[in-house]
Amino acid sequence: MKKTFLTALLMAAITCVAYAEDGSRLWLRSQRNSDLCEITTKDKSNTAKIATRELATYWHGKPVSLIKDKTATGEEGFEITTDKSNGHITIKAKNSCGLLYGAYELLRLQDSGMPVDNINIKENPAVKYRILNHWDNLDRSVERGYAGLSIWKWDEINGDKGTMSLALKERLTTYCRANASIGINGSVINNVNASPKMLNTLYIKKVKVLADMFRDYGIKVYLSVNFASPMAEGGLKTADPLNEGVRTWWKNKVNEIYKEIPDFGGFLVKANSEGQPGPGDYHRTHAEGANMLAEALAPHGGLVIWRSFVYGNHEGEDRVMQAVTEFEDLDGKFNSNVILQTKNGPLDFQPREPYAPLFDQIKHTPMMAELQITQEYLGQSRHLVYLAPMWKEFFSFVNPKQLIGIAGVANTGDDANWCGHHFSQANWYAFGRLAWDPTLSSEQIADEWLKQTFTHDTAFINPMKEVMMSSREACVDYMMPLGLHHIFKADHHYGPEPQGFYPKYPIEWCPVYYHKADSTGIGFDRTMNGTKAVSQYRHPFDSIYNDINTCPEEYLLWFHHVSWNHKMKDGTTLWQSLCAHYNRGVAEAKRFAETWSKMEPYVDRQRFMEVSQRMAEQVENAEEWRDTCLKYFQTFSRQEITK
Ligand code: GCW
Repeated sequence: MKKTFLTALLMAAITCVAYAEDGSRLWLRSQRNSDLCEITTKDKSNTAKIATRELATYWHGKPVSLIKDKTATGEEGFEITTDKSNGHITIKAKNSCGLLYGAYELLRLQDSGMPVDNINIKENPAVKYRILNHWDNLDRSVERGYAGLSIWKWDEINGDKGTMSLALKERLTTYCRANASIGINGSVINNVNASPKMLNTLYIKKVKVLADMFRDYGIKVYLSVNFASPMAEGGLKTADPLNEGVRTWWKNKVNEIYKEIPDFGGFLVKANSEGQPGPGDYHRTHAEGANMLAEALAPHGGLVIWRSFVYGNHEGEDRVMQAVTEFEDLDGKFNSNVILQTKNGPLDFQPREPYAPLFDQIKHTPMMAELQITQEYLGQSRHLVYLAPMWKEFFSFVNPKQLIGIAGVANTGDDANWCGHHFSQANWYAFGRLAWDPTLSSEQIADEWLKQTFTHDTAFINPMKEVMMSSREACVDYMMPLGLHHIFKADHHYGPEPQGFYPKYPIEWCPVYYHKADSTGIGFDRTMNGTKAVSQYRHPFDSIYNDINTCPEEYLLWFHHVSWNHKMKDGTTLWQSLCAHYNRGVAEAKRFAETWSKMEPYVDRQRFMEVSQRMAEQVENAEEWRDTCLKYFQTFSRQEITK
């Protein structure tokens, strides 16, 4: 009797351990080695030590040598080759971080079941800056964060002693490994709606502790700065960029930072946007503001990353046109260490937007694309929506070769699984992989992520890859198909509120301003008869989008006000097509949940249950989207809702 009880207890304990899969390991799930594998290198840097340690712990194959070779690759690239005579592997790189990236590549091949007996790879990243933007506040709340509090536990970092708590160190080691494994080389650690306190000496010392840790993983630290910091932090009476006192304050502040962090990356700035201070407060241009900071940073090799997400300064102008209006004349007026960072679309991270035409108009200023990993408008951490296809769509219009960097608004938090939804981890992963190599296919990235994160079993991989690949289009369909945009509830941007008109907010935040539904039809006329937003696009997109007959249907209501009975390409009317898209989106969400329900045999209990619960919520939400939107639009179309 007693024995049976003990056995049961033991079994339960074993089960618990086996099933303790909270997702905290992300995609870093290589099996440990039992016998130490032979890894050699002459590179004595900390970065090479990490590369060696990762391989010694997790590589299961033949000996590997890590060789630094100036002629081998670009700054961060690597080469991996197998010696056919004995199967030994060589990773060559110009710099130590290339060796680390090579080591992670080797582990990725192993862990996603790729052949490793005849490797011949040479890789260099497509863009120089591959940066996470954390919208984390100092009080640890996270703007548009859906995975708990900020991962930066400031209380657990001691800037004077240069130490952090062991628990934080462990967590942030995973953060560094995860980023390095996908080639992310920068982290802006605080919100672009920046607190001036970030530049307080107390915090600079704490930031140094992070920078000292990140450095060995090839990650530079950047800070978002509040343009009015000289007043709030420095006690000056102005933050006018042409004021000598202000300029000196910034120079001194920058010098202070570089004394602590010699390889500090630079500043990210949101200025004169959504209430943030900026040079416009003193009738100075963005260029005058950016250049002042650029001058302070230049002697140290630092960057100013200036955001173009600016609207509201041109009363009455279509919001999607305002970035071009604001920045086109400034092109060529920025110092050489200024980068303009632009969201992929001209509005705001909607489920689908046409690309931002600022990428067509800026010719002389280096540009970074800002993508959003955190799914603010794509179901947040509640919906399974794989974003790689959306980013690939953007790269099909904006050639990554014209970019100097790619930024991603991070989806990390202190939830055990980092990102809220187990499948949201895939978006962090995909962001890094695509920033490194935008030619990778979404399928390949999904495939390798699934294999590293869950299992190699094709009975799991194939259906779940298919779900991931279909998920973004499904989200567009159940939220805002055919070019509809910004019909979200105010503030939280989660559920639908197509009827939304909020007198207390600027008109550019109101859904009714965007869909413009009336008895004749629906959609925003941005043609040459409307706001003329189409004219900001390079040829031939300007004319393609301008003509209702050539405008791709997925952008139709973005560019055109379309009659309810307009004939679509498949012969149905616009109204019928709208209904069909919403229905399809809901059917897809249901299909995803059903597919997942069959995955129980292949997944640990914890992740299975957690994902199941979210899938059910996604279905409910999709139905709510469809019903709310169609019922509301029906009050204008006066036609039957088709099932
Ligand atoms: O997407 C919107 C968000 C704001 C955000 C802003 C921006 C950081 O709703 O929360 O603020 O854009 O990108 O600056």
